[in-house]
Amino acid sequence: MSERSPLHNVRFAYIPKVPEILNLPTAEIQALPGDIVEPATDMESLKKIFPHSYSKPSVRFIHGEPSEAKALKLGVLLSGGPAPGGHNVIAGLFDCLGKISPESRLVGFKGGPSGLVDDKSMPITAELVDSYRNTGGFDMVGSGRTKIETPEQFAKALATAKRHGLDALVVVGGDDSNTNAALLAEYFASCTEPICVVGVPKTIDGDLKNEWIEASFGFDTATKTYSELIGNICRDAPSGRKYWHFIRLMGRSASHIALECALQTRPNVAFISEEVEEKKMSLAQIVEIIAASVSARASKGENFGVILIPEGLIEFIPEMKILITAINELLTKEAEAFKSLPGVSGQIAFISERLPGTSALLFASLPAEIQAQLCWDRDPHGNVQVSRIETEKLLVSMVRERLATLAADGSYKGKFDFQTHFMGYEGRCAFPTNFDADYCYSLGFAACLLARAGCSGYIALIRNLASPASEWIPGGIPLVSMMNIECRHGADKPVIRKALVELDGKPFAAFASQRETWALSSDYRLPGSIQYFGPAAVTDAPSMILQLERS
Ligand code: FBP
Repeated sequence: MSERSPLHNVRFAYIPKVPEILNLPTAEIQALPGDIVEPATDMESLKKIFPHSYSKPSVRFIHGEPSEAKALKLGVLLSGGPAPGGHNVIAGLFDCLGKISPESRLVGFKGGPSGLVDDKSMPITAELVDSYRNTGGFDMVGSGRTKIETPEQFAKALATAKRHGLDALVVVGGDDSNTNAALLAEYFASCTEPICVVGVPKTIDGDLKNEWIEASFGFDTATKTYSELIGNICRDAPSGRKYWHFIRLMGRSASHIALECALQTRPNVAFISEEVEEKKMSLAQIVEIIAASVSARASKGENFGVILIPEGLIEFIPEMKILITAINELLTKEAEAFKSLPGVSGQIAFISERLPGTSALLFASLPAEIQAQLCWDRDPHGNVQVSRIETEKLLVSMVRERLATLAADGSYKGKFDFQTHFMGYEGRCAFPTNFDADYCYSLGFAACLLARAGCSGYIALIRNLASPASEWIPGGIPLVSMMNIECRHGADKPVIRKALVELDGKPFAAFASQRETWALSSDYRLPGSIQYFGPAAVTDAPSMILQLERS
């Protein structure tokens, strides 16, 4: 980036706001253990898998007696999809290390977990950090989705950490990456190596949260970026009065992004995957909801509208879920035979022939592009790459068919034209909002303090996020307390539980109580673009979900 925009230059100078306790000299910040935090389920199995990491207390920081300064050497890696604020986690780590001792060092592992396994590293210097402060992206050190799972990979990761003389490794990632962090911490401990592993909760999807972790970083910026764009489309729709906009939003599994964007913009229709699953809705029922809305608005002369579709929806429609599970099993069991097939049509035929009855019928009813997208490679953690499945186009084609039937029997007299959109990558590397810039810097700082306190197998956290940053409460909890046992790739594995949208929670209730009004009116809400300067209510407000959950 040889030429920087004025905003880019100005953001370097932004000083993140931090919880009051983090302004103390680091020598006077003490880690105070609280109660033991246990996992909610699968305790016995997890105890066996994590004998060294099980039964550990929560930790918070207090003002204590000054302790002796000791230089630390930390490694950091960014894992999974980018999320705005990742560079500030590194800045927070770096600054905290410098305050602990100027002799401290930070090493970055390039390209995610594979950088640790293959020992591809780079020193993180003051000059480097200063050229990335408060900017989006993960490009300072890069990221990747490698899953550390074989004994060789674990041994190589440990060898790298020892070669660099690390006191601790900080893993910045989502649920899968932090599961990896927990496994690494357990492995290091089982080898009696005193190298800490500390996680940091990242993901724009917002599904790495629980009673301790109020939000994952990046969610705030990503949803504000999408909401600005959706708001703009909401203004275009009644201006042009000729298109229905089908907008698919990222969020691999949970619908937090779609829910937040719906609260921010008030679209005519928005689906929440968790509700679709709970109500056991079929693809045909989803199509019917859209067709009914199109038809009702057409009768008012409004042949336009806005629909939000979470990208994970496809996996939450029960019949599609059964189909995807069947395809996953086939792709695992018959991996070699499948890979040797020359073309897409051969692959589709291979799958079609082997699917059980109802799934075979459903698969056959889907457009060829969707069939192909369902057969594409899974990610290294065994997940379908839903960002590549064009659910919005599938719905458009089915809604068109349904409207044609309704028109034929005279119950629909409108004109249906459409535009499709997918919003995902546009928001993952945006300049972090003030909220994410502050939150990430504080998380980096807290992760460094946990590492100094020897809290291995912990994830850094900041609580009280709906209040001003000075009132935030930093701390940590054991990663194992967030885990359960799930079937992955056909085998039972310990994984961090994904936090789905709670249908009895306040954010969903706020949405559900208003959606019928939004369906018919064109009373859209226009959030506008992210602001960095001006009144705090405009620049620093956290997401609506966070505000509602903490109200
Ligand atoms: P993380 O969970 O790793 O943060 O990634 C989330 C995400 O942005 C999803 O919303 C999306 O489905 C996926 O990454 C896309 O992944 P990729 O970058 O590999 O295309």
